[in-house]
Amino acid sequence: MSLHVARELHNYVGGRFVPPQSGVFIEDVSPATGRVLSQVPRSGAADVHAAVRSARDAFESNWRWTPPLERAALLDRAADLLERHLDTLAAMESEDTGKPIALARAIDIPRAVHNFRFFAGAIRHDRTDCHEMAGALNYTIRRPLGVVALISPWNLPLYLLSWKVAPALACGNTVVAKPSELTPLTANALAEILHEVGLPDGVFNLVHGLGPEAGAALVSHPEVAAVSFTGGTATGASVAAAAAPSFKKLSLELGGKNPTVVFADADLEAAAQGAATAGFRNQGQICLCGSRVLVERDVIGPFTEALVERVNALKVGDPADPSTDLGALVSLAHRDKVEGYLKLAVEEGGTILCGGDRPRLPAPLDQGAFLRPAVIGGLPSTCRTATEEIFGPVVTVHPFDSEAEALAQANDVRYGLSASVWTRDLSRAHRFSAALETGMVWVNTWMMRDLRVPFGGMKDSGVGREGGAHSLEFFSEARNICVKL
Ligand code: TXE
Repeated sequence: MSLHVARELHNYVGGRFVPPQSGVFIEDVSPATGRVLSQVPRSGAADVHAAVRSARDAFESNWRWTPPLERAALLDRAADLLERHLDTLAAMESEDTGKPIALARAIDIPRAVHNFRFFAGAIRHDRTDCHEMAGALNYTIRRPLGVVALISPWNLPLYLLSWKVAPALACGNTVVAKPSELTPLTANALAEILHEVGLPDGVFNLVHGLGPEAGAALVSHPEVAAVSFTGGTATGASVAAAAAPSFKKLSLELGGKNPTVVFADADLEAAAQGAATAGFRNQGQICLCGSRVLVERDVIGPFTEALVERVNALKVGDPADPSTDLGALVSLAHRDKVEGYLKLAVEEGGTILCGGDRPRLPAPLDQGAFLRPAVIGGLPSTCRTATEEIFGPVVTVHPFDSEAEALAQANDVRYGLSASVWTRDLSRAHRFSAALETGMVWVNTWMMRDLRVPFGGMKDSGVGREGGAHSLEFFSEARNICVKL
């Protein structure tokens, strides 16, 4: 098979690529050049209903009873094909999102491959519990849920979609996926790959379209048993409200405003490098990005200098150039939002220590949503710039005087996704990490991922955990059978 970007994308329903019933399309635009990449179906409730029915039929007819080993083999074949097309998929992802090709090649696509392989292995080795009691034996069986809705965002399109699709299929569910309307290309390629590997018709369905239309119709559909959503916190709240009346199982991976906490005893060079990576990877558009850097006052001067030096060295420009560190933001509208926060930062009394302006790039990149990475100092840690999710290349730096103050600052936001802590004091690393109100903590590193560990947030960063056994639990119904002996 050869993967390419079709001028007109179609939905994938019941094993066939079909146009939206309305015949209406929206444009998918490259954020780096403004070039129209393809036309995307603007699907509505009727398209969603057709996809859910086809998923329901596929679930009932056979898929739910497919042996796990067969499902695992299909996932492995999908991983092989994704890997074979790594370069094409990376180029597609880079064009669609504006992210550097080097990042898509090194992280996005390899991780999608890994997700499929990992969950193929996980379902092969899966086991359930047995609880003996006086006079009886309990054993747990796990069964697929039925049709699951998977809604994914634009920042890591294939990476995050595959993180949901692989465990959902491994557990024997059928899927209706709705990728972000801003970045639909690799989801389409995934449909082609799953078709090619011989996944039975209707087991995986893809509906393109706008969130409030196709997305809303999907999460409220009465025949959808569960919703796994990754996106913004405000959208997550409306997804939860739509899913609640029919008691759908719900997993929400939402936003973050993650602290990078640097103690004076840390390896400051490593911490500055870590803070630069955590702040600006993928143009700061990763829910795990460390956008608030809290630094012990004794070292804030040299640390900030080291951070700014590294950030100034980041190369902003053509995503297709393998030496580019930061590409375009996902859209011009998103850059407007981020620039709005830069203006707010100045109004709130902050000083922009570097970046925050638009780089001068040659045509057609002069049409793109580029922004130089910004480090801001002089802001109180409680102001809006320092507490609201910006989701762009903007980091604020704040001093603290004691461990207790660092903890209070770190926890004083509505979000609770992740944190990274930089210190050489082992006791403090454990004590501080345990006291942080975040689902994940990295010590002296950032975003090192083992797919077995629980992934998810506290507070407004989400509900539920995915990863390893947590994903298998989410995508199945645990049932207990008690046999009196
Ligand atoms: O994402 P949305 P947006 C944050 C980030 C960003 C903000 C808004 O701060 O600036 O969210 O981004 C679908 N029912 N993150 O507006 O709307 C939508 O089509 C069902 C953090 O682009 O949350 C897309 O497929 N679905 C985040 C998906 O939800 C709906 C990644 C995410 O879009 C829907 C992205 C509805 N009513 C943004 N409305 C992260 N956690 O990584 C929209 N969608």
